[in-house]
Amino acid sequence: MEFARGIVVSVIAGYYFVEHGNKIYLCRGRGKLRLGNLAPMAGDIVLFSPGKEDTGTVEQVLPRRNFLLRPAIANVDAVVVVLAPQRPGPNLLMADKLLALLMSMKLEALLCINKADLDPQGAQELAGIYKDAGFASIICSALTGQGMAELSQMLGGRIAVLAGQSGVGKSQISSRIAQGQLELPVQVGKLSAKIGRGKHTTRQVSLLPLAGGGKVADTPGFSVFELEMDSWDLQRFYPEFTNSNSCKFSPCFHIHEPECAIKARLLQGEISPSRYENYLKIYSELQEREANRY
Ligand SMILES: Nc1nc2c(ncn2[C@@H]2O[C@H](COP(=O)(O)OP(=O)(O)OP(=O)(O)O)[C@@H](O)[C@H]2O)c(=O)[nH]1
Ligand SMILES: [Mg+2]
Ligand SMILES: [Zn+2]
Repeated sequence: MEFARGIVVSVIAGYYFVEHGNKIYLCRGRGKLRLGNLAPMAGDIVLFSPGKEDTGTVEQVLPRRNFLLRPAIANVDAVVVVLAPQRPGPNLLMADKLLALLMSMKLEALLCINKADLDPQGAQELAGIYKDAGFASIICSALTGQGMAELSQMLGGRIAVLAGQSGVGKSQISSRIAQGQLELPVQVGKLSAKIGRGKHTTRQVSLLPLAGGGKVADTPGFSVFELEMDSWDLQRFYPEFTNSNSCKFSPCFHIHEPECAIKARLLQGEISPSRYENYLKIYSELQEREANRY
């Protein structure tokens, strides 16, 4: 039997929505697939056997280049961290944890400062913090359309994930930059309406087609984010700390060490106080967890 090759664009209640040749197949997994980490996730390239009326069975998940676990998305090219200057006010500690995680995974991260219409100056300031840290940062408004073309262009041809606090505008941005909605077969439409009923808040992960190729995933927002890594490693995942070879100590954690080039740059205003303060907070949280581990 011939298998077809497709990409999982959504997973809802044990159904895999597999796109193949401009069509979406509603698939179940072969029994053994549902075990452990073999379960397909959005972004997976899979082999499936098409059945009747746009249904099918996923037979095999092809090797992943990378994956995120919460939300579960595989083969990610870039993650857009969305922040807003107001409504809700930005949680930079959470954003900085997320950025450190992405850096540790060698994933490209960029910042999208949304709701600029509410507070243009606040948006400029936020973008400034992250540009200075070395991240591409776009100021935008999903309400007025500001920055949307630039964002689409940056993401074109890739698998991009929108991430960030609840309410910052991820769903609004994704519906602005996506080429329409997922084209679901009739029975799929009914099923997802049944499952997705209620609340405005995003529950499921779906990959939507981008203009110029590629896909964008809107994801559910989060309100807490636990970073898990060695406190020792944290400083490696700050792009603005990487040219720290002029610190006296190596490695230098840029905290209590004398003759630290990073602290000198902080005093000169070359490193953002917000980034540095959050670095200290994250470092001590990680240390505390390590101390409690034994
Ligand atoms: N003023 C303004 N409001 C916006 C903008 N973008 C989104 N909103 C509004 O902000 C609210 C939240 O937007 P969503 O797109 O649902 O936010 P989200 O990040 O997807 O939220 P979760 O799904 O809960 O994570 C909605 O009422 C939007 O209309 C913007 O650029 N400017
Ligand atoms: Mg949403
Ligand atoms: Zn140092």
